[in-house]
This record gives sequence, structure tokens and C-alpha cells, in this order.
Amino acid sequence: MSEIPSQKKEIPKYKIIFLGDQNTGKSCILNRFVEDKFDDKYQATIGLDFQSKNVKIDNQDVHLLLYDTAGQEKFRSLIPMYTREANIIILVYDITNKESFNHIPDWINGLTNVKFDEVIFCLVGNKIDLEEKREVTQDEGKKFAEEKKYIFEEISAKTAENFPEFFYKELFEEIANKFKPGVNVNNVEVNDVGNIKIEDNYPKKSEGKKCCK
Ligand SMILES: Nc1nc2c(ncn2[C@@H]2O[C@H](COP(=O)(O)OP(=O)(O)O)[C@@H](O)[C@H]2O)c(=O)[nH]1
Ligand SMILES: [Mg+2]
Repeated sequence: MSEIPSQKKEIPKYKIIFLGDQNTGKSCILNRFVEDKFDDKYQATIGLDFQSKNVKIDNQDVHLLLYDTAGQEKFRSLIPMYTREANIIILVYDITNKESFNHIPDWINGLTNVKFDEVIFCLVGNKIDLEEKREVTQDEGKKFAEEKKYIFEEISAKTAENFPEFFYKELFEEIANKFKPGVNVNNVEVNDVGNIKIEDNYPKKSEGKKCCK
């Protein structure tokens, strides 16, 4: 008996890894992006969290697999397992914490198994709603990113400021340019996908509302 070829079209999948010091807001950025909510209650990420989101890029359905890492030293040994297959690496610092910005080169140096020219890198300064506590100027972040040819944006997971610009414009455009959606990269297995949340693209206007679990 011959097999009937499957008519199902494969949806391209891209792995996004968030890296950066503890407390810079990685988990909050991920929650804001995936579920459009912000939870004020601090809950440290243990090891690694994973979420996914379906979006349209260039009119094509795309699965984004988002990996949230823990900034604590003791979990850092886990990170290479995930960065090895990353398509997009988002380096996060807190604009109110200079140290978190100064540590960005350390995070980059730790990426020993990454094919740098095949990965989209982004540098993101979070917590711009705390302008009065700013310790890193926008120019410092921008200069660092420009030298490395990274996408750069300052955002707030709390108010959602600059989220559409960063994710839906700059990042998605780069994904479309670099990966040409339709082509699967890194052969991400279908069973890598846990709870796929079928969601439309980002709402046009976000209120920065608080939320509850
Ligand atoms: N004001 C403000 N606080 C934030 C923002 N993003 C995260 N936080 C807070 O910063 C702390 C650390 O956030 P979290 O996402 O757990 O950081 P992570 O360790 O990098 O995952 C929490 O208390 C959050 O409520 C933001 O954009 N603005
Ligand atoms: Mg976290």
C-alpha cells in the first residue's frame, strides 16, 4: 500500500531565547508579548520556561517558541542547550540598573555554541516607565547595538510602550528578511510545541493594565 502524501502545510517555527541578568524583566516581557498582561508580583523564573505564540509574518502563519531563562548563576549551565538552536536571541537589560547593561557582553561571550551570522540578535532596554531612575542612556544602548548590528529598542513590559514597534515591526521585518518565512530553520520538531496559543497579532493599542492570575 502506498502512503498518501500529507497535504498539511508545515508552519515555520522560530526559537526565541531571552537572556540577561535576573530582575531585568525577561519573564514580564514574555508575558506581555504572549498574553498582553503584566503581573506586578515578582516570581523568579526557575530554570527555564517555555511559551509559544502564533503570529502572521509577511502574511504567513508562524510559530514562535519563546524560551525564558533564569538569570541566576546556578541555572546558567542550562542555557547552552537552548541557545544552540536559537534563531533569535533577545538580550535584556534594565535601564534603571547600569550593572545589568554592563553584563551584556558577558552574556554574549557565554554564547559559545551559537552561529552568530545565522541568528537575529536584539538588545532591549526594559522598564522605560521608570524614567526618573534611569542609569543607562538611550544613546549608550543604541551605540552598543549599532556596533554589533543588533536590533535595538527601549521598552516597558509594564506599560507595553514600544512593544508593537519592537516585536511587530523591527523583529518581524528582520525575520521576514533573514529567514523568509516558509522555510523551516533548525528543524524544530513539532512535538517541541507545548501549549500553542492561537492568537492574533498584537492588539493595536495596549492600555498597560495590571492583571491578575
Ligand atoms: N516598572 C517596571 N517594572 C518591571 C518591568 N518589567 C518587569 N518589572 C518588574 O521587575 C521585576 C523582575 O521582573 P521579571 O520579569 O521577573 O525579571 P526576570 O528575572 O528578568 O525574569 C518584577 O518585580 C517586575 O514586576 C517594567 O517594564 N517596568
Ligand atoms: Mg524570569
